[in-house]
Amino acid sequence: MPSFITSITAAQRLDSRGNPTVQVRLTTDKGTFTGLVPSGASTGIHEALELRDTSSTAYGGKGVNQAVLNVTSTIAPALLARKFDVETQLKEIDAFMCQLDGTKGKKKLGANAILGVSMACARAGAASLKIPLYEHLRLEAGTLKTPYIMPVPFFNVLNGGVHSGNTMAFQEIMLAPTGAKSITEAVQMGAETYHALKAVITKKFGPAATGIGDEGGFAPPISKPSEALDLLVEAVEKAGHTGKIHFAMDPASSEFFREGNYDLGIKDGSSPKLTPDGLADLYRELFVQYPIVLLEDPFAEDDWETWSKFMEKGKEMKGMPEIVGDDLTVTNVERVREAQEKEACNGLLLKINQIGTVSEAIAAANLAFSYGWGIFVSHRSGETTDDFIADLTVGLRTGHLKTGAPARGERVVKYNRLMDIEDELNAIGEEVEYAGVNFRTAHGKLQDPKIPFNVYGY
Ligand code: 2PG
Ligand code: MG
Repeated sequence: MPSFITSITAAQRLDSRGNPTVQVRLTTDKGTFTGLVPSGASTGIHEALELRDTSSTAYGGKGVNQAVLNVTSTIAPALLARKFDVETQLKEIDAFMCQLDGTKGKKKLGANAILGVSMACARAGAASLKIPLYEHLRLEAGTLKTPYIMPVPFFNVLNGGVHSGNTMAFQEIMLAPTGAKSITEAVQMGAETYHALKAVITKKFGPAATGIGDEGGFAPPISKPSEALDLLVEAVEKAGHTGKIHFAMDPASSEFFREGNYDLGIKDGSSPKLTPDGLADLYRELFVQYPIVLLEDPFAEDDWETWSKFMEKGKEMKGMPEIVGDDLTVTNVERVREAQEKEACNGLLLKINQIGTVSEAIAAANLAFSYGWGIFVSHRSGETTDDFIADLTVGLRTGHLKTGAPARGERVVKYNRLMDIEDELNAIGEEVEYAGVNFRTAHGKLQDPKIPFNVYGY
């Protein structure tokens, strides 16, 4: 039965950093559905625009009143007039909003305005079909059904870069419980190791060093990546999970790229400036010393040459980690295509607010899947209690996601939703598998992509 939108409202609410964000509420005959938009700090320059009230003093110029107004006075009346069916027309709704904006990068209405509506529409569609959101997204994407794949959760337990006040240039050091049997067990392993890490940090640096960064990870007074990874080794051992937990890093290197070099001392001058080759060598040394399975944004967003060189050299290396593009690819099919042509990476970080609609994010994922890449779903450092990305991960069978430490409400709401989905699938007797060490390939062959890769031409 078709289901039509009867009203759309929007309001300014807070994100996990205490900054304003957009909340959309969309009503159909099936109920009212919400979308809360996240926000990055280490934002890529090629991301779609996050519209902020920069000329106002309220919230230090970070208000989103204009984006809210764009929802209520431009998007809402236009969408209502078109009488789209939310059950079958998510793609058309998203394409229509892109056209209404009419710019590359959603500069007129703002990606934060458009995404809130897109998320709420996806939820309304699932409700109309009387299926869970993950199932609706799976059908939208044309992804294989069974076995359902539960992702490996990558827990960001040590925060640096622009996410914390310590001196570490690298932004994220993550734990990946690949040796678990289920997401429920993986969450337990992650939480146990997180607490062991707190004890290790307390012993080494004192209790005052256990403060946390934006994503709930600890931010002790360290600066070198090897110091961070050594802390993880100790914590994993203390928690009794040695051999079952791999590591990952997101240096977010665009943030410390200065005049062709990478300045690891960006925060206090205590670490060296490295050439691109010097940084590549450092990564290769770390790969040998630690069980690292994934490296995100090792180089800056337009330093294509170094990315390609690094991948080329990686071919000689046994067990080369997945190399994931974030600021490089910005969940955008054009950048994904360029990265494939240049052989710059083999994994895509999927952040829905980088592109601004659910359909375009699915298109970027499907294009990357068609290249045989891995897909790593991601939260933002400024998050909300919206758990949309948990369903997206299961629906697209991405096999892995990162959504911060196993602590703080805006992070655990996603991990808790994943455990709920796992329980729900088990209860109805569906075949469910935990991606485990196969997180890069768990998706399987791309079945029948329902969303064209060249989406809307914007
Ligand atoms: C990243 C993200 C999320 P931000 O770089 O991958 O962890 O950070 O949201 O600040 O861009
Ligand atoms: Mg990143």
